[in-house]
Amino acid sequence: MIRSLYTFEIGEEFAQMRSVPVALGPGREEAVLFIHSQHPNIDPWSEAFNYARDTLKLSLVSMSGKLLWRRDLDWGVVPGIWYTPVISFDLDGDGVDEIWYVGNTNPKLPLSIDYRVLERIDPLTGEVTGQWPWPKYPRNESMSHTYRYSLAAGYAHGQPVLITAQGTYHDMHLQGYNPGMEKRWEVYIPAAEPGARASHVFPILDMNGDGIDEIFWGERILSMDDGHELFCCDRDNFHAHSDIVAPFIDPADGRKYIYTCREGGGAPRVVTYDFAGNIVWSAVEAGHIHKGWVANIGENRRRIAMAMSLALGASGSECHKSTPILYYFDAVTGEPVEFKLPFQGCHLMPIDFTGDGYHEFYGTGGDALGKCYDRHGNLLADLGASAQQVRSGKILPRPGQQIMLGYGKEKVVRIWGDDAAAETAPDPLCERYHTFMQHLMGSGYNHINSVQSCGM
Ligand SMILES: [Ca+2]
Ligand SMILES: [Ca+2]
Ligand SMILES: [Ca+2]
Repeated sequence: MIRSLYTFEIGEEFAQMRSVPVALGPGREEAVLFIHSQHPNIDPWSEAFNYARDTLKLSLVSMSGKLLWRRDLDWGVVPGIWYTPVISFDLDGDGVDEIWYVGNTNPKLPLSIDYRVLERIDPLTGEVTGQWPWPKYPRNESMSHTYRYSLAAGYAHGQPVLITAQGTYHDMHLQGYNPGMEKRWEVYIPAAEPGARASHVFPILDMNGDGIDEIFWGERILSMDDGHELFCCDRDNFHAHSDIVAPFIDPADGRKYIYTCREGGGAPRVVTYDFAGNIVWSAVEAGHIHKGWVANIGENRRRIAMAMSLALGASGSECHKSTPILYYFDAVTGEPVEFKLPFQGCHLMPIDFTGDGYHEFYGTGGDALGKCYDRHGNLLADLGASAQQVRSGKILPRPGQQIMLGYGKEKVVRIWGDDAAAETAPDPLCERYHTFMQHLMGSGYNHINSVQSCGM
């Protein structure tokens, strides 16, 4: 049965909420970082931008519910994912996850590039223990292009590597750092260079099993070791950006694929690759494919892929609210399939609550809002229509997947999971992916609609 497994008191109302797990070291209870504000998330796109009425706060709460500390990031920080990505990552390898975020040392200049910094907090004290100038890229671009900052992390032969990145749609810069914040590598992909631009999401996976994580930088695969490009999918034909990039395994034979949904850039708009970057199938000739997922909901855990195209016509940020067009495919063959649930796929996010390798769904909109269903459409639980989704996947070290929901007016965040979930012999690669990606759920849109936790 799906129940509330943990409730965290935030102590104030919130309109935006992100979260990452924080290990406090051997012998100490784990904690959860909450990144929140009473002002909704602000996007750097000028058609969606608005003025902040509240600052961004970081609150660290122990798993037993004790508020360990709270830090207000002040008015220099615009409360938005792209201005201020946050991750937790143990770069120095002492077993304690440091908290990393993009800050601003001048509270009077929220859009300043010059005062922007990468900051590190020691979670044991809540104090800032390091500060480095944030790379001043890109310059002289629009607001939407300038404030697209990302933080990521992974491992190269066991050594932790922190990644800072700037840019999504044109110029893209990435830097890798060793423990001690010594720069390990730097990559610049100019706007004019062929190949894909970045995505809003960035899976981290050792896709070829050589002991080095790769970062899926859009449809371009980069090595965590030295930043070199393993390959760039569809390099000669695609120069735009993908809203969805999700690696997944076909449960039938263990083959691995990359499911992508593109925002623009010509035909096709939905493309699935193998793990060598070869196109396996493609579909949909036009449209801004804004949402997508892959879910094990067919017979024998057959993967079904959903893609949602925004209907054009509405202006500015309103286009995100227009009537969508939905597509469903067999995720491995690309054959169109019928979706039998009485809801639109864009209003559902796949989560394997029960741990049996089949996805259940949590409803993010429409008639399904706030409710959980099995893959046949049977109602499992009602988690409340007022909740906002915070993260999903392997949130807790227990069988099955969970969802974390924020209840802003109630000032609480809850983790929901199936208390009877049972899992038999999980694949270590998948297990590691679902657990590690939790650390990246405060950077980019990795946390939204289970677009990352639906993978692998
Ligand atoms: Ca550490
Ligand atoms: Ca690798
Ligand atoms: Ca399940």
